[in-house]
Amino acid sequence: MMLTTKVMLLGDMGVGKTSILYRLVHDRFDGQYKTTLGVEVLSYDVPAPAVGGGEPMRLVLWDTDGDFGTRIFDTVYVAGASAAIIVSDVTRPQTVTRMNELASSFETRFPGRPYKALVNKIDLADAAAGAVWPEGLAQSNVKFVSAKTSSGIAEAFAELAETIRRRQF
Ligand SMILES: Nc1nc2c(ncn2[C@@H]2O[C@H](COP(=O)(O)OP(=O)(O)OP(=O)(O)O)[C@@H](O)[C@H]2O)c(=O)[nH]1
Ligand SMILES: [Mg+2]
Repeated sequence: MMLTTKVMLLGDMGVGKTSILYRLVHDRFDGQYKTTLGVEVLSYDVPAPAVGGGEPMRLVLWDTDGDFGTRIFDTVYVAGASAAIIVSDVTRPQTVTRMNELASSFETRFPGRPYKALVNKIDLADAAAGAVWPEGLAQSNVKFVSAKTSSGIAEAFAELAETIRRRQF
């Protein structure tokens, strides 16, 4: 049986959570903004690693409405989460602050469970000249990505799956 694991997608409104999943699952990008209402669930199978063996892994991805903020941790949606992808927008520093808050709430709620912090929209990095490095997060946990160009997206989920696999949640 394939290892199946629940992953929360967290982050402020409009940072690109849904776009990241759309790129990951359908390899497409849509420039129009359609906000997520509540929560949507979809699934993605991470291929088996090219080296070192191991099975493919099914990620059940819970795409949340950015409006929840840290209140998401007071809802039933987070029950049984094995890991999280926490997203910010490189052009909006306050979303990086929010990403840090969500990361520490996740660590408090689920001690030891892995997460990755993705700074999205890196294709717009010129517009974000002077954007702050997400302080307080371990460097190995942070990745700069773009749902628009697909840069770093598949790798981020493969790395998270690898961490989950090693810890066997
Ligand atoms: N340039 C650029 N735009 C992006 C990128 N990712 C998302 N967007 C745009 O940003 C807007 C918001 O993207 P969404 O994926 O809907 O954001 P979200 O985090 O799901 O938002 P909520 O569901 O409201 O919380 C859309 O217009 C996207 O096209 C990216 O990597 N680069
Ligand atoms: Mg969304």
